[in-house]
Parts: sequence; C-alpha cells; structure tokens
Amino acid sequence: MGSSEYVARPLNRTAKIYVAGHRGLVGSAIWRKLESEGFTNIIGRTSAELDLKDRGAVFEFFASEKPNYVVLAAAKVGGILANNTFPADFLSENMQIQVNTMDAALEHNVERLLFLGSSCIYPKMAPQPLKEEYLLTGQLEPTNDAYAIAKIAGILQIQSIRRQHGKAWISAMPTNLYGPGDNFSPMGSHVMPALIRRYDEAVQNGATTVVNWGSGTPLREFLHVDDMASACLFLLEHYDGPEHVNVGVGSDVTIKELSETVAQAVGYEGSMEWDASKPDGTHRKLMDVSKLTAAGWTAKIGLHEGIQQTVDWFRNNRESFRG
Ligand code: GFB
Repeated sequence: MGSSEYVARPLNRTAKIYVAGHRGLVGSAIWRKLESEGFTNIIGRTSAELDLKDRGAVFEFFASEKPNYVVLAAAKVGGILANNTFPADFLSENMQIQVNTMDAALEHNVERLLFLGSSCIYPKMAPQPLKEEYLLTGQLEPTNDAYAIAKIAGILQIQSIRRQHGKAWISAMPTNLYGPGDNFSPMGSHVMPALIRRYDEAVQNGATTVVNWGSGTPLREFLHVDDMASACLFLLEHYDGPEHVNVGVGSDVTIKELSETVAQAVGYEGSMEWDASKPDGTHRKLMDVSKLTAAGWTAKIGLHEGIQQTVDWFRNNRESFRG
C-alpha cells in the first residue's frame, strides 16, 4: 500500500449502507458489526426478495434505495466438492451477481463499495505466504478455478471502475472463513462446518469412527468471520487503493490438526479415517497479511476460541442452522 492509500475517512453512521448477502456467513457478520458500530441505516434483501442475477431487478433496487455505501458479500460459495462439481454455476452466478451489482452501484453513484473475494484467486504453485502481487502469475488450482476466475474478474472490475470513473471502491481477499451462521451442509460446506457437524453427530449417535475427506495433509488458514467483519469496516474506513488486500491471521494448520482440535471442542473421542477418493485441493494457501497489519489491523480471535464458540453456536441452533 502506498502511503496515499492509507486514509482515515470514517463512514457516515447515518448514511444508507447496503449489505448484499446479509443472510450469509460474511454478510450477517458485517451486519452485526455495523450495528454494533452505530450504523443506523443498514439495508439488506434476501435472495427471494431480490435476485442479484436479475439485472433489471438490481437496477430497480438501486434506483429506489440509492445506497451511499455497498458491501458486496453476496456470492455463490461452497467447499471443495461443490466447487469441483458445479464449476459452471460458480462461474456464471458469481459473474452475474458482481457485474449487476457493481454496474447498478456505478449508475446510482455509490460512494464506497467493498468487493469480497477469496484466497483461491492465487496461483496453485505461488510462493508462500501469498502476497497480493502474486495475482495472475500462474495456473490456478483446478478444483476451484471457475470460482477463482469470477473473483479475479471482480477485482479487475473494481480496478477498472476506479480508473475510468475515479470511484473509491476497494477489494478484500479473505482466507478460509468460519463461524456462526455458516452453511453446515455435509456435501456442500467448507471443512470447518463439515467437521463440527460430523463430530457432533458422532457424539450424539455414539459412533466410534468418522470419515473425513482427502489425506488430512493440506494446510489451511482459518479466520473467524467476526474478525473478517471487523477487517471489512477497517478497510472501508482506512484504505483507498486499486490493489486488493489480503485478510487472514498469518498462520495455518493441517486439516488433520484441525480435525483433532474440532474433535476436542465437540468432545468426540473416537478415531478418524481419511477418504482418499475426495480431493485435497491445493496443498497450501497461507496469506501474507503484512499490508493489512502495517495499516493497523490484526485478527483477535484465536483458532481454539473461535472453534469452541462456533461449536456452541451450532449446538444452540440445531433447529435453524443452514444446510
Ligand atoms: O474447506 P474446503 O472445502 O476448502 O476444504 P478449500 C479444505 C480441505 O479440507 C480439503 C478437507 O483438503 C478437503 O479435502 N476436508 C476434509 C474436507 N474433510 C472435509 C469435509 O468433510 N468437507 C470439506 N469441504 N472438506 C474451497 C474452494 O477450497 O475454499 C473455494 O473450493 C473457496 O473456492 C473456499 O476458496 C474458501 O480451501 O479446499
């Protein structure tokens, strides 16, 4: 980040802010964060109320609501198997959501917009930790290349709108996220909610063996979604540059270590097996978060604490969790 990109420009707490995807893991956390920070005019629409793939409806929504700020946290997301099985959906739906929302936001003069991507935008074989500048320097991980290309297009759309229209719009790329409100679908979810649900069911059923996916050797970095929400507001108020910014904790664990930690948090004492017919995905994608750290933000929620809190949330929301 060049020094001119560090700007302390508080958002107006009474201005209208639209959180696209406010029912999702990230959007709901951002909504909670904005409320706790005193924002009084937050708006959201469920996908039933507003389908962001419907270009006409999106333009009508912006014309009538005229938000000052937008957090674009709406996306079709899923774990490794969902990405690998439905690449056409991940590419098409994410492209439509992003293009429609950003085009309508531009037409209706949205002052600040934050676009959210993912660490899978980086080349599979890029050096670790992943610096922002490694974008577009090599081949992507094939299990999620379609999703990654959509997110890379979003970064380019932000940069192009900045160049052509001078907007103070920015992008953030989070590492793997987890926390309350996640999707716990056994086949479609990411690894953290999958493990929490699997081990919890094993405890309830008295099972002594669980089967996880892949080899357990890949490394992943996990960021609690409340930390992510805090980073999003921080960036909106302190960063104004064309380059996307990594958001993570700066350290990772193997999937085997993660599964042991989740087992402990859930109270599962049986054994674990690994199903090699399921994909491992990329071996490692640790974020270099030095830019964000230099700007003054670091994650606060430790992995053990975050996992325990998410397990407790899951157990308190058995009737209503997604998935
Ligand atoms: O969380 P996950 O699906 O995301 O998988 P990715 C991470 C690792 O956990 C992989 C292993 O090596 C999986 O094989 N794993 C073990 C499991 N057991 C399970 C399980 O029960 N469910 C799941 N899902 N994984 C996604 C990308 O990649 O992450 C997206 O496909 C996106 O594009 C997202 O970037 C954050 O980190 O492999």
